[in-house]
Amino acid sequence: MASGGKSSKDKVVAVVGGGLVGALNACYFARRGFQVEVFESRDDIREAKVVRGRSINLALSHRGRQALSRVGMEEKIVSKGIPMHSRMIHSLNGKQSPIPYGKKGQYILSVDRANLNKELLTEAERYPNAKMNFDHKLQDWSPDTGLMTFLRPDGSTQSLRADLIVGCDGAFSTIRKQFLRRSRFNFSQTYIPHGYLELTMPPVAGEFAMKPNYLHIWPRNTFMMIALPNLDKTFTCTLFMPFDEFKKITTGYDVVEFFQEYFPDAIPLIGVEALKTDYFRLPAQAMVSIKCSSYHINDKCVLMGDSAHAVVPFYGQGMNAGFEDCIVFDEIMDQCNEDFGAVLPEYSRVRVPDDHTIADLAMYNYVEMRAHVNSKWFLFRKKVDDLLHFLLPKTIVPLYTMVTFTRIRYHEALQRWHWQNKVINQGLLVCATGAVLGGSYLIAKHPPKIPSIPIEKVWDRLLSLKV
Ligand code: FAD
Ligand code: EGU
Repeated sequence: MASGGKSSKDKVVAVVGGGLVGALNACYFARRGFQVEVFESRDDIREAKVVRGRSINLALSHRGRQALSRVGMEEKIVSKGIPMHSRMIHSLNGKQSPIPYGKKGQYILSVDRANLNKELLTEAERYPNAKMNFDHKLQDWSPDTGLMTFLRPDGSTQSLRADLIVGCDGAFSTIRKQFLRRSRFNFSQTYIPHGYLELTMPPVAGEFAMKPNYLHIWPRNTFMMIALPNLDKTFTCTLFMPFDEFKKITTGYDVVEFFQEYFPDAIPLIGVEALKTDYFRLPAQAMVSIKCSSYHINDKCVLMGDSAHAVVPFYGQGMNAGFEDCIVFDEIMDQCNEDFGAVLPEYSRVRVPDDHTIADLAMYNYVEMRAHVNSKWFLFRKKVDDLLHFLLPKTIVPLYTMVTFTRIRYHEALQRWHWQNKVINQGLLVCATGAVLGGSYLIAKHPPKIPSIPIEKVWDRLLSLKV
């Protein structure tokens, strides 16, 4: 088994954070036989009545599904997800245009965040060697000894040591604070000018207010709204706009006026009164992009999920990437015989370039959508992508397809996209050059036989045309 004398059965793996990635990771480590301790600052969300937090539903795609399937959870989650086969683009005039994600089997799923988290916690608890510790907020830890200190709700503290600490404590990670103190640790964080706010669109006469099996999008350059379906036949609409614009809207009247201008078709579906109140229920939330490297400290600690890479949500990949982290780590555990001293540096080496790429792609998409994506442009771009893919299925694969429906490494998908763009540009150049050369050749070889007409006759002809 593992080097260092201890077998996996004797080693304690502390997973800090019982969110989506932490709960899934607990399953991965428990399956290998480690003594898994999950520490989560919140109360058990399965007992809490209302969980107010980040986005209510999420788009689950291939990478996330693959990660779930390795711990036998894919079916359970997919069966409670709502397939979205196409986007539905809402134009300003109320017109709706579907654009499929791909072939028949290519769809993404709208899943409930709270339910996904609960199912994963329950699954982790099924392993006798996994234990959940709720109401344990990590305060600090020591990279030298692996000793962690937790704050309990009664104000007391509790200390524990682990052989490996897996930081899954989200974008504002406490685990990461110790990384920041070390030499040669790279870190960058960028807040974007946009915030987001969630609104619920209720069912109409017991049915979905809009077509359910779509990701609904209202692209309006600076402003954008997205809606994903829920099992209770509601939609969760997420409105994205700059904080400066959020500030300008202070009354219910302002909200309705704003929607009148940009999302008129959504007003009756959300309901004027609901819109006026829901809008002010919570302040707009910020979005941050975080990159860092390396992801590990010696053989003691590793970062995964948002604690390692928070991405802006404009590719629907944050959770999917975090779930894929778990697969990548698990594969390296096999390759390195669970020797943490070898696994951790290898994990950083392999995973950093891919996570950095998805962070860049998501940011790039944010900048692009904000700059010039209205409904016409969105429809046009996706149709061009799909047409080229149809004409040259092996050569040209749209970037979103590689990101969403394959496990091609993110950095390879980006490289391939650059290469494809070159091919497309050269193809266009060849076509254009060919047209000019071919045309010139034909004209030279077969000069058009224009009968020479005396100039005075031209005038006569023109006059006769008029009559
Ligand atoms: P989190 O979900 O943040 O979990 C961290 C956990 O750690 C929490 O439970 C927290 O309570 C706990 N914790 C924090 N600090 C401590 C501490 N000191 N001690 C103990 N516990 C602690 N991704 C997608 O794939 N598809 C989407 O469609 C999508 N849409 C999104 C839309 C929006 C608006 C946003 C903001 C994000 C979206 N994401 C999406 C991204 C996704 O939400 C995240 O990538 C994902 O939640 C990351 O999971 P995580 O477990 O790493 O972090
Ligand atoms: C944003 C917020 C459409 C859930 C990117 C597409 C998102 C999601 C797109 C949110 C867009 C944008 C893609 C998917 C997905 C598209 C994608 C974005 C889910 C390029 C709950 N994005 N999102 N791209 O192609 O690949 O449909 O909050 F509007 S799913 Cl911004 Cl595939």
